[in-house]
Amino acid sequence: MVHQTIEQIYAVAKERYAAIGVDTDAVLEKLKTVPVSMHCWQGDDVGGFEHVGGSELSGGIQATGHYPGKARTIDQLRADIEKAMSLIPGTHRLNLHACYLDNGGVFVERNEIRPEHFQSWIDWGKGKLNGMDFNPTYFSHDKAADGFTLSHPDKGIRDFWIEHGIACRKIGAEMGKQFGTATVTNVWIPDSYKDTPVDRVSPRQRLADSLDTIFAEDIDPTLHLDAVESKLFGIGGESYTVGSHEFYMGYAVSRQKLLCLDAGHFHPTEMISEKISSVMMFCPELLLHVSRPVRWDSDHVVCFDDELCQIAKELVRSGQLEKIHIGLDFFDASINRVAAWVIGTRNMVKALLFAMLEPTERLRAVELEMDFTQRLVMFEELKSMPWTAVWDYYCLAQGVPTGATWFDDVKQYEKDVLSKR
Ligand code: RNT
Ligand code: ZN
Repeated sequence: MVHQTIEQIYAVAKERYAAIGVDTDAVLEKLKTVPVSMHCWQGDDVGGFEHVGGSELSGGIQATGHYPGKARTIDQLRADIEKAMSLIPGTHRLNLHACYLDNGGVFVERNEIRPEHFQSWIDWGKGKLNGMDFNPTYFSHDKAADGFTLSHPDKGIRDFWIEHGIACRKIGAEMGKQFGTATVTNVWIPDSYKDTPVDRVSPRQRLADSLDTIFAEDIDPTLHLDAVESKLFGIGGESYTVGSHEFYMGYAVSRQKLLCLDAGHFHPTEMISEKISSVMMFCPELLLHVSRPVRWDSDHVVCFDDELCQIAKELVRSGQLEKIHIGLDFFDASINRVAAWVIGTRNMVKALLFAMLEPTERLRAVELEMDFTQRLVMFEELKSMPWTAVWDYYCLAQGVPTGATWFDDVKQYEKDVLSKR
């Protein structure tokens, strides 16, 4: 009965959209093909499995809160990811950090990690995931304790991190090979000064050199893509960030690498939605870290807010979704972690749907005629079109709960599994 109602409401919505030139069935077919890369690190507050019990998070990023039930083993994290993904419509990707390796309980130094340390992840992910993405871990380590890695003045330390970067590309390529979809391996480093430096140039020169060494070997882009992620500041690194936006924009354009735009890595009134079109003109592809900064780079769970919708619209309107890799980056330890994943990832998919339901060509025509009144009328009217009916129908068709009923499932999981950890 309930199912029938969702279908009936969808049929009405479909007609409403058809009247403005949008084919909702075609939109849902397209939406199915757009994967979101869900980040592993929401499940354990960016702890990882290098050491039993996880590592102390450092590098200017912070997960705050003490909600019980966080994953403490690989099996627990996988079970939590499976639970979350079972409540999200579509087939998605998993974004792993190097510190989530499966070392079989024997510590492996970061410059010595190999594809075999991720084989159990790959085996687990086959048939479940569209693919995997990867990240070298340049933080939470004694060789990063003074805040510098690839731009460190000490060559020995730089070399150690360069070796880590090279090792990670090999792992990413192996993931890409085994899944048959390119793995994006994203470089983010914490390198920054708390207080004003005298030399802003040399660390950036060293970073460019280190990156060039890491990327020296060509890897088939159908298996593996490199991305670099800029940042404005971190906790304890407020005055100068080596890998600033200008640095990485220049680096990515000159080396034809992917640029990663993290929603929390800019001044508070700067929006990454505004930057996407420019980056796409000059970089071969784009990686996003969709996040929600609240007053700072706080990595709150992604909400269905104006900026998320604006990001999704820019992605869809670009007509180049296949060149845009949508990753999530948030870590909230103050709420149920599985729910956090489900909320953020469902919101991302929901925003993509909302964006795809726009009659973009009609809007473009109106804009070209310089009819800005009509444009505003259309934008505002779209907000109250019955897009939620299309969303419910999509969830139903994809076999996941509609509305907030997914949370009943998470509460039961908390009772049966999380609370017993
Ligand atoms: C840090 C960056 C980076 C990390 C992850 C864990 O500010 O956003 O992407 O959040 O690598
Ligand atoms: Zn990020």
